Amino acid sequence: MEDYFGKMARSWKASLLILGLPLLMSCQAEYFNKGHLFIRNQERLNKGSSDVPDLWFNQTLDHFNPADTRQWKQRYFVNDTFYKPGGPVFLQIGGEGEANPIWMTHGSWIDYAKELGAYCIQLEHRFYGKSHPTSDLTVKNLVHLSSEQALADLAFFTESMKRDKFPTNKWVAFGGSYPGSLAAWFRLKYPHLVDISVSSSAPLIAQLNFKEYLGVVEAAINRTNSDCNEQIAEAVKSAEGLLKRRTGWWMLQKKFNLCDPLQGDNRKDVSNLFETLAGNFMDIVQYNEDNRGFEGSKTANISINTLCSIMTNNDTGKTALDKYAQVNSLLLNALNENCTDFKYSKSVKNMQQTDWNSTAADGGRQWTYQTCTEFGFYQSSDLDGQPFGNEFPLDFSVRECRDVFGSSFSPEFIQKSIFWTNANYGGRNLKVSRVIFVNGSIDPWHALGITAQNQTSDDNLVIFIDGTAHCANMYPASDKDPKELKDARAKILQQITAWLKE
Ligand SMILES: *[C@@H]1O[C@H](CO)[C@@H](O)[C@H](O)[C@H]1NC(C)=O
Ligand SMILES: *[C@@H]1O[C@H](CO)[C@@H](O)[C@H](O)[C@H]1NC(C)=O
Ligand SMILES: *[C@@H]1O[C@H](CO)[C@@H](O)[C@H](O)[C@H]1NC(C)=O
Ligand SMILES: *[C@@H]1O[C@H](CO)[C@@H](O)[C@H](O)[C@H]1NC(C)=O
Ligand SMILES: *[C@@H]1O[C@H](CO)[C@@H](O)[C@H](O)[C@H]1NC(C)=O
Ligand SMILES: *[C@@H]1O[C@H](CO)[C@@H](O)[C@H](O)[C@H]1NC(C)=O
Ligand SMILES: *[C@@H]1O[C@H](CO)[C@@H](O)[C@H](O)[C@H]1NC(C)=O
Ligand SMILES: *[C@@H]1O[C@H](CO)[C@@H](O)[C@H](O)[C@H]1NC(C)=O
Ligand SMILES: CC(=O)N[C@H]1CO[C@H](CO)[C@@H](O)[C@@H]1O
Repeated sequence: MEDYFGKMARSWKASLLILGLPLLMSCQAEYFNKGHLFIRNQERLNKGSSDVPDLWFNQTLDHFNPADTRQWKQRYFVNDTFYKPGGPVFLQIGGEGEANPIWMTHGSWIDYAKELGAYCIQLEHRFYGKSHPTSDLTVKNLVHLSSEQALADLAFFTESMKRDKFPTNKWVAFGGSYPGSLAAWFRLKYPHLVDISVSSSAPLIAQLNFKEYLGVVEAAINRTNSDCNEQIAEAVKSAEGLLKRRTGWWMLQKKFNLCDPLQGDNRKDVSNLFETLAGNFMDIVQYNEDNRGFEGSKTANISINTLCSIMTNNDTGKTALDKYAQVNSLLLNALNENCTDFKYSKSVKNMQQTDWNSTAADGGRQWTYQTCTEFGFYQSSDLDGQPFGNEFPLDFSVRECRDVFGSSFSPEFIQKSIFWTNANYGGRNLKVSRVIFVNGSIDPWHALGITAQNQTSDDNLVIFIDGTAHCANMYPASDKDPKELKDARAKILQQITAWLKE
């Protein structure tokens, strides 16, 4: 899922940096890590408005402390156009960004709803978008932000709707990316409330060092153009070479249009910069040719092929480093940015904002908090052999938890939280049934998902889509979709239909 900021009046210049330890992983992330959050902030300004009205549900603040009776208003949307009495209720689970009403009229789940006479609901995740459980985002208040509280929100909401409106209907949960994990975990923790879950591109194992991410990026690039990785590696080596001299710092500043002068001996700035440049490729790979165009993404027409054509073009006499810079300029231009931001101190300062009106509240601060307290998922450069160099090691990301949230967010603390997340949900061994796990081979997140039927029991269905990226199956169908993707959509509908009949 993704963020919807059509009504955001704030100037993007004020918003700039959100640091983003992790790449926010929403299905159509309008965020990005580090300087790339620049890109994302700008992108989301372009969403159209929608006629789907906001609805509000009185939600409990702390589901695990009965003595705490505080409530807050959780936002949801409905589309009842296709509902036939007695039909199923479809619940689209919101994730780490503002809930986008465009999903109430678009996407494959709407096609399934048409087919099956379903009532469609989307519930926004607590602490994101307009669903504000607390007065601000201080660490003291963020204690109420967790996947467990979010699942309990889903349970309380579902139970209330069942009681008021749908006493006997079957419920089907949908989610992609982090909400895909929630869809599977909802079935795991509350099987009496939800009958079937469709869990797309879901990371099910919490992991501190998600170094495999760049390995999948590398493989996806290789699959498109086998000379491309070599050129990237050469560019990164040249950039690393330039770090050794002051004149080199200046050259990097010019070539990559840096917003501030580069101090080549400032490790954190260097890490931030190299991660940002790798991010140009991470972003495009994760969302490669995914039909995002329907909701106005400015990079929707840039594919792996676009970037690799630049990297492997020998006609221009440009060096690999020049071409790496050309890729960076292409993305800056596509997003109407005039410079590449990379200053670590600026990022941290931005992420420390706790006001709901701050740019950090667009999701970067909250999701970062969830990575520090539940999931890790740090996309480090620690995997050997990948072409993006080794300038943003795990320590860099882990350190940011402390710098943003305070000294108690130590590496040991994060590691312990991750251990608990896997103990709580079961990692890849989660004991569920009637969950459809969908993964795409070039989606880097599949490395943490269930991707083979033999990883789970026979009362679940595993669908793997060769050649598609993050959440591809959730977008509206297009004639240009590969056969594997069309087949996957049909198979999902077929399985839901069969399970609903039982
Ligand atoms: C939600 O709570 C408010 C008071 O806090 C109340 O006025 C309102 O009727 C409640 N809404 C529903 C749908 O129960
Ligand atoms: C539900 O979605 C369909 C398909 O996009 C749309 O035509 C219809 O207007 C929507 N209904 C509501 C109530 O939003
Ligand atoms: C890249 O792709 C080629 C085939 O085009 C294959 O032979 C090679 O093993 C791949 N390399 C990696 C690192 O995946
Ligand atoms: C993408 O589309 C925009 C206009 O919508 C165009 O200006 C730009 O050149 C296109 N980029 C690529 C790489 O095709
Ligand atoms: C461009 O040059 C590189 C290195 O010399 C070579 O590996 C690659 O095959 C060439 N690409 C094209 C499209 O000619
Ligand atoms: C980007 O634009 C801002 C004002 O819009 C300006 O202050 C800044 O110097 C520009 N940066 C570069 C690298 O051109
Ligand atoms: C946040 O923004 C809203 C509307 O833009 C405004 O009414 C409110 O006063 C702002 N709050 C703070 C604390 O700035
Ligand atoms: C599971 O299935 C995959 C192919 O789908 C196969 O490569 C793998 O070896 C199998 N693993 C086990 C433990 O049987
Ligand atoms: C069930 C299935 O086809 N799973 C696939 C998911 O993705 C991996 C690729 O990384 C395939 O190897 C699996 O076969």
